[in-house]
Amino acid sequence: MKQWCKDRVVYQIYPRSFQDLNGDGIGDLPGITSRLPALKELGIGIIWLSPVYPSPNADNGYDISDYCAINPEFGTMADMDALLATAAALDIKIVLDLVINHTSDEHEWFQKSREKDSDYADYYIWRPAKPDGGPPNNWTSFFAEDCWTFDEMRGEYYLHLFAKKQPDLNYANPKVLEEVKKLMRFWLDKGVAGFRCDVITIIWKSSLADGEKRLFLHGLEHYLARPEMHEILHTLHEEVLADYDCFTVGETVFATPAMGRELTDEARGELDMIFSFEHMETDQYLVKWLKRRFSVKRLGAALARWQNALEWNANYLENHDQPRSVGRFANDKKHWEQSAKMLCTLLFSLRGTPFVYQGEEIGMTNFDFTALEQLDDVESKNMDALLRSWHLPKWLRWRMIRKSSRDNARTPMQWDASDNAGFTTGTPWLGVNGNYRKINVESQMNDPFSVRSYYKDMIQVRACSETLRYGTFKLLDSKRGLLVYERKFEGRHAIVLLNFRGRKRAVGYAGQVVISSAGREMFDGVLLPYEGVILNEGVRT
Ligand code: ISL
Ligand code: CA
Repeated sequence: MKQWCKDRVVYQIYPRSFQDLNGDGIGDLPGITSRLPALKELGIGIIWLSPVYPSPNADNGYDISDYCAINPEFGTMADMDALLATAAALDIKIVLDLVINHTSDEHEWFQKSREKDSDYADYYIWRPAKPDGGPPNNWTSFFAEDCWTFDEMRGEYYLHLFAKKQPDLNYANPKVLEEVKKLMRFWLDKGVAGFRCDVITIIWKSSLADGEKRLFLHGLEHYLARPEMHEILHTLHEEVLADYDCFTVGETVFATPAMGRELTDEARGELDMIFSFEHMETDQYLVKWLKRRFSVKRLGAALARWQNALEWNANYLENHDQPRSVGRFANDKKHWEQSAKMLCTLLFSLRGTPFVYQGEEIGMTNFDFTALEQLDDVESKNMDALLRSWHLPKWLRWRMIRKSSRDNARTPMQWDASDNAGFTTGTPWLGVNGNYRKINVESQMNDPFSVRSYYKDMIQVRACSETLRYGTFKLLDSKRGLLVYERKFEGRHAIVLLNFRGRKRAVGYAGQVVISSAGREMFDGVLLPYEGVILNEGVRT
């Protein structure tokens, strides 16, 4: 992996919710360009843009209808070129989202594929109905709906592991991979620095036989991390990516540490980094809709497993699919500010590349919506329909969806205390969180003790510490709301102490303070509520 991928900090932008400059209520590329200096000032070196391509927005851009163009809602190709040029001038690299498991059903390939004698007939996974007219197998989709839809024109079913409007591409047809290579080169030639590869572990379907009975996702065993998936990644690496100064990070749903090692093994040449999910499952039973109390013990175990399994990790606590971390893993009420800073201390003291999601750096919280009608996300809506079909009452459906909905992280970015948080002068496409007068970038920029200023400090601390960047990871404690680990590099070490509870906590360590989220310069062995501290050459007392 290139050195710059290890040393830089990544910032994820969900373009629809970042900054609207033309007043239509939808974030856009000129809006992003206008905010690049602020991201530079924060210390960001790489930006990952969630999809910016034309899309009917069944899944907000993750349903792409043209891979080599810009969604007119976001601007033009000239706006994209301007963004790339401004970023380059600031030495910020831009990484795009590569969504190649599926396209939109409005993509030209799919429209042509509906005719059996077209050149595109085998671009997607089409199968005839069963003799009784039913779908070809018993698989279920990620989005709580059927994963086969019958197309009248073609007279067959097509497979979609996500929404109906997201048909899966057929990688058994070599022409599909050729198309993918072409579109990757198109963007790399424009100067993008790599890709975040959407649901990349499930692109190859090795059989369309019925799936085993499981609680959810029937059929998973037929398409999760098949050998051909590894071959495809290797081909893309050798034939495309190797020619450029770029990197890839895979969104590897259901990855195990062993799978992660294969995917990121430099000798195999597949991906540079992967996103694992285990630490995101520490507040749920089996599926995200069944929330339970977050446990530091489970978090510590998940982190230790992944930190030690892989040579290098892609570390994150938030993205556009996950609820906001501050309320989820800590406290977004009384101890909001301390909590956000403590989680920042965690994120930047793990071994790997840190990924910050827009708004995380100011401690943005989950939405304050009160009813399903205020949501936009296809996943939340499908889930509600499914729960309704099980006759669950409305209050219970809302309770399950409210805490898990992806819209929690998709509310507009809170820039300042003016109307709509400075996100738009029009009507925002999704409601702004009512707490924007308190939580916004402008007020935090001017406050050296704000959450954002702490992020800035922490980014500098990481940049100056080889121990924090490259050191090994050893879990020391994860009991009763306390997380302690050691990072060690060339004979030097740091101890990270994190208090996940709202009470003071004696921890039995001493050392020189590198940074404390409570702003302390001396450490007396007692953590304050939700405090995070990093000690240089810390020792047990
Ligand atoms: O969001 C999830 C759980 O809430 C996951 O099941 C998610 O669907 C999965 O991680 C895949 O996510 C990616 O691909 C989806 C897209 O909707 C997500 O936004 C994207 O991150 C389909 O392209
Ligand atoms: Ca706009």
